[in-house]
Amino acid sequence: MEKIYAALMTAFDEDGNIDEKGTREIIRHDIDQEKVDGLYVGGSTGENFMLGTDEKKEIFRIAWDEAKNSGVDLIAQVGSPNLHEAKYLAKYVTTELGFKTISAVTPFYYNFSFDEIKHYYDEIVKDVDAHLIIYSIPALTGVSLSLDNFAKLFENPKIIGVKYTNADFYLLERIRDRFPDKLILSGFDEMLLPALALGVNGCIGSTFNINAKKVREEIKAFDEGDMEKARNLQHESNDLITDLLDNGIYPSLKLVLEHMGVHAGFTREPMAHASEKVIKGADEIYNKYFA
Ligand code: MN9
Repeated sequence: MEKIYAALMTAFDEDGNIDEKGTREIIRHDIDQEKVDGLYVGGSTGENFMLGTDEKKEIFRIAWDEAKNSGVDLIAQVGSPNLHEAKYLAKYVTTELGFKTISAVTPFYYNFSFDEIKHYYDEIVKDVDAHLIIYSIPALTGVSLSLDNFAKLFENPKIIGVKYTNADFYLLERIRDRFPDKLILSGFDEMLLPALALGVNGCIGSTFNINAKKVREEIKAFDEGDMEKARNLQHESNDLITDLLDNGIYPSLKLVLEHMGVHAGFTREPMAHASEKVIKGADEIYNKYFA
């Protein structure tokens, strides 16, 4: 059965400091209530690219400590354009903590050449005893990888797969066909069903912090060949996702978690704090889908 990973959120206090207690509550909620198969720690949803190195370490430490005995898969996203930091974090999570799988976003901002990107990935895994999943999200990084690019990256046996956050289903089909043994984890929650149809191994998403149970049902229906049921469930999830996106996805997810008794706290500036209107919108989302 395809696996469900929550893209872990980070709880911050009003001033943008990490709230350890709240973050632990989110982790417990994902594992105990949502019953996810794993956590993707330090991704976009964790607001990772607004954090300093010590803060990134702090989140990995909290996640490892809280989840290590829970039987879930743990993936640490260590990448950024700062390769020194990425290598340092890869070492930290695999030696000081016990992560066996790391992930790294394609390096962004500068228009790195493919050779530079390949060097970045080979360097990150070189001295660590871990497997790596490429984090590809062209809409936010501006970095698109071609089929041949993936082939070159996958030549490194430590690079075992991709978190594919991309609406290009043609490329997804080509990757699935050419690399049957690599792990493909779908990254757009609203496009899970077409991704399942193309044979992904699972999914990683922000909305699975609150909606993993329905997603589990959808995957089950898909695996049993009940396409109508799977499509209805994707439709229900997409109504929720549309409302979350319209209201601002990260603050809304946190506000819905608060309704569920989870102290998910604030988003970190420069992300705006929720206005009265956003708070009201999240109340409506909670009442419509979860009350
Ligand atoms: O991890 C998430 N991507 C981002 C994946 O937040 C950038 C997704 O779960 C989206 O939030 C979700 C809504 O578009 O699919």
